[in-house]
Amino acid sequence: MRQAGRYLPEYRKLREKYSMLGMVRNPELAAEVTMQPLRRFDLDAAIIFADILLPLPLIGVDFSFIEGVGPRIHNPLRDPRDAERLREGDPEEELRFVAEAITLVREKLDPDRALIGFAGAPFTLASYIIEGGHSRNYLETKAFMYSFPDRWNMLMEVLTRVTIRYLKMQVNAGAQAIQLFDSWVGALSPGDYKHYARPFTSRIFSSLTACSVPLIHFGTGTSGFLGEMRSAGGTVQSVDWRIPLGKAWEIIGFDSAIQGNMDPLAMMAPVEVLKRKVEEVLEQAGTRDGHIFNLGHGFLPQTPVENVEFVVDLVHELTSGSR
Ligand code: 1CP
Repeated sequence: MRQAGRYLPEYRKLREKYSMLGMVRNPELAAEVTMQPLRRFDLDAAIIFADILLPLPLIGVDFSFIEGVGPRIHNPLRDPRDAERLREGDPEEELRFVAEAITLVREKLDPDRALIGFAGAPFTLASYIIEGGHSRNYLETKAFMYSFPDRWNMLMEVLTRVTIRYLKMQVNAGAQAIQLFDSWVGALSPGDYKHYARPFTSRIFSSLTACSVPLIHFGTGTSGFLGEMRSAGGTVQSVDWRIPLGKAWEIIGFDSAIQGNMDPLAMMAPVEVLKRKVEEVLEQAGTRDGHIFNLGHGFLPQTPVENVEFVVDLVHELTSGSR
């Protein structure tokens, strides 16, 4: 996740010429950025260069990326009456550039590397839409959710429908696995997760089952409700570093695949520490099938490129033959 981006000098070079959204909306450039990390590192999969916020304009919510700040929603949804006025655009039309980029990457990518498509899960998208950007405590989101449950359902409903269509489009264009990012869902209590978020995530996964591609269910801070997350669906559950991977796997069930869970900040550590961190994750996974080695969240821009190469090669070295 976030393989590309600001820690790679070749990405920063392109960004001197183009904006983030300018690159995403240009299929050739998006395909190029997707391929950049694959040229440097022996990664097993590529993730399409896009962003979870791209579908927001389809429901009538506009945003931009502010340099050095992050996403800004121009018209955050605060008045519950606005939930009735949301539109439902067609991803095949308005996000066609993502499908085109996916098809282009599939032509360039080595056939034994998989291409992952993705979208944001409804709770995480709703948090941006209501807060207007990134949030520390999700005050506005929770106030809205608790005070106006029917309008919350309307918002989540339209996000769910658009996301299903968007992800089906990505599979049809050539995505070989799908990752659903519920990055901020760990802000919820287990009970609130079940009530306010799970029904919608669950519909997305069940609607995609017929696509026959692996479905990766991503969250952070979810150690308190891993079982509930699994019950929402997905072939693979992604866990962060706040819980030992083996313990998380036991809760999720060894009949499910798991992804994770190195701390992205550990990528800054000296190589001896880095090596120990990688070994810890692999020891936790044991010799079972069904572990995807990954970070528990995205790369930070400050990540040293040579540390990424070291980790990718070490994981291959330590797992070759055994799994
Ligand atoms: O050049 C730049 O400044 C852009 C930085 C950047 C990049 C490279 C953003 C802005 N988005 C992306 C691409 C991106 N985003 C990918 C493509 C794959 C890749 O880079 O290899 C993916 C999978 C995402 C997903 C994404 N965007 C998530 C879910 C994953 C996660 O990290 O939790 C989230 C929450 C976003 C929102 C977003 N987009 C960009 C920023 C800086 C943020 C986070 C802001 C925040 O903290 O709320």
